[in-house]
Amino acid sequence: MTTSSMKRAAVAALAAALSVAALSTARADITDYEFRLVQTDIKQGNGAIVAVRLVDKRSGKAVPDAVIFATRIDMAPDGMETMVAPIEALPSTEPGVYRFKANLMMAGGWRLSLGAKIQGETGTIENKLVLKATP
Ligand SMILES: [Cu+2]
Repeated sequence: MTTSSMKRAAVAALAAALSVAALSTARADITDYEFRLVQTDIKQGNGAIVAVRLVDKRSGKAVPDAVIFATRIDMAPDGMETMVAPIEALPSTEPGVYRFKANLMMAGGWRLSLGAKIQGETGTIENKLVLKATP
């Protein structure tokens, strides 16, 4: 090895060590997560199924085992914030996908508000998602 190639190797090794350190100290933040609708258009009616995926935005991976403590679905997108539909959680059929059954009694825009806690993270995630109930 020449002196300059040894220098280059040392720099590369240092850079690698630094990036490993950066990775291991990078703390996840609650804002790194978000809920996304699996489908934005959902057939209106009683028993409509609304599915959301909880995603780690850094990796794009689905995040299982979140505790959803708040759910509300209303027609705020169509100016009917007081029109609230009954909604209940259903068992998950796929890790990281959370399902709900709602009575979307009217076609149009609906807003799903979710509050959740994620295993190992402090704080809570609160998302509002807009979907469309189709006739
Ligand atoms: Cu309405």
